[in-house]
Amino acid sequence: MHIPPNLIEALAEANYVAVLTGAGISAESGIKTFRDPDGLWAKFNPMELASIDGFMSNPQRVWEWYQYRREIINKAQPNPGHYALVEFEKIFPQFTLITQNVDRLHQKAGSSNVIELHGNILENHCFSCKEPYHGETDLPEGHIPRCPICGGMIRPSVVWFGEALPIDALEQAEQAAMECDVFFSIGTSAEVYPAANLPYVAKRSGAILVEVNPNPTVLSPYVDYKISLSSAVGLPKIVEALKELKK
Ligand code: BV8
Ligand code: ZN
Repeated sequence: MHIPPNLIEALAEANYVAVLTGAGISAESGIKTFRDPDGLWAKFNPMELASIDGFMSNPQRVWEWYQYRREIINKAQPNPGHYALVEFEKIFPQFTLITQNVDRLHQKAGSSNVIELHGNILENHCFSCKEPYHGETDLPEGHIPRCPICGGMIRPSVVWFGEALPIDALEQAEQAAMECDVFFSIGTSAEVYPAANLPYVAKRSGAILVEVNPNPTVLSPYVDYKISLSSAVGLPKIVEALKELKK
């Protein structure tokens, strides 16, 4: 599949481009997505594990699940899709990168000021007093770290289901969706709210809406351009075509 030329022309004229990424952009870094058939949640039930109730009912199990995911994420490297978005940041006069991912691969690739809507898996804080925790995390099976200040249980600094998103991140993301000329939805099933609202906000505000995803999603019928390629293939193609045009 090639990239539609009028998308490249629109991008060449665009002043402000915003991007929303989901688990799909990290798939080619070896990090399983949530909803794909062999995805993370095929084996575990997200509502049990990525939720406050899940943690309260079995903190050890939730802690082990995050430790397991951290092992995979710590070894993971950014892929050409992440690097293409670092190029986007250099090409467009104004650029905002919003991610639902907690793996920090965008930062590892060199993207700056990434808006993390769902927190990140590399940091921890106290479930009770919320203080950031920098102590030991690798404890014997069945133990989870305790807060040195109040003795509370330590949890990963991700946003769980049923938890509010960081208000400043969400506001910045909504602002970008309202102001951008082109909005990309990349590697996301567009099913988790309120992040999933952003592409519709962008479209309603007059942006060109582009989806980069090898599969159809609930968003697909609303997009102006559907790039049915993986992000590791599709995004570098867009960068290449843009550089070609600007020669
Ligand atoms: C909140 C961090 C309220 C944790 C995550 C009923 C209807 C509507 C909404 C709700 C409802 N019931 C409950 C809700 C709200 C709920 C929600 O939206 N539920 C959904 C499931 C219906 N949302 C919440 O609970 C949010 N909080 O609403 O709070 C509130 C307000 C005020 C005060 C108090 C409370 C919190 C949501 C955040 C949850 N945390 N992650 C962790 O990671 O452990 S969500 C988690 O799932 C990820 O962060 C990610 O965002 C999401 C997974 O989605 P995707 O990233 O899209 O990944 P997915 O696997 O689904 O899709 C991958 C896509 O990639 C696929 O389309 C695939 O085709 C594509 N792909 C595959 N390979 C590639 C590719 N694309 C490109 N290239 C490839 N190679
Ligand atoms: Zn504490």
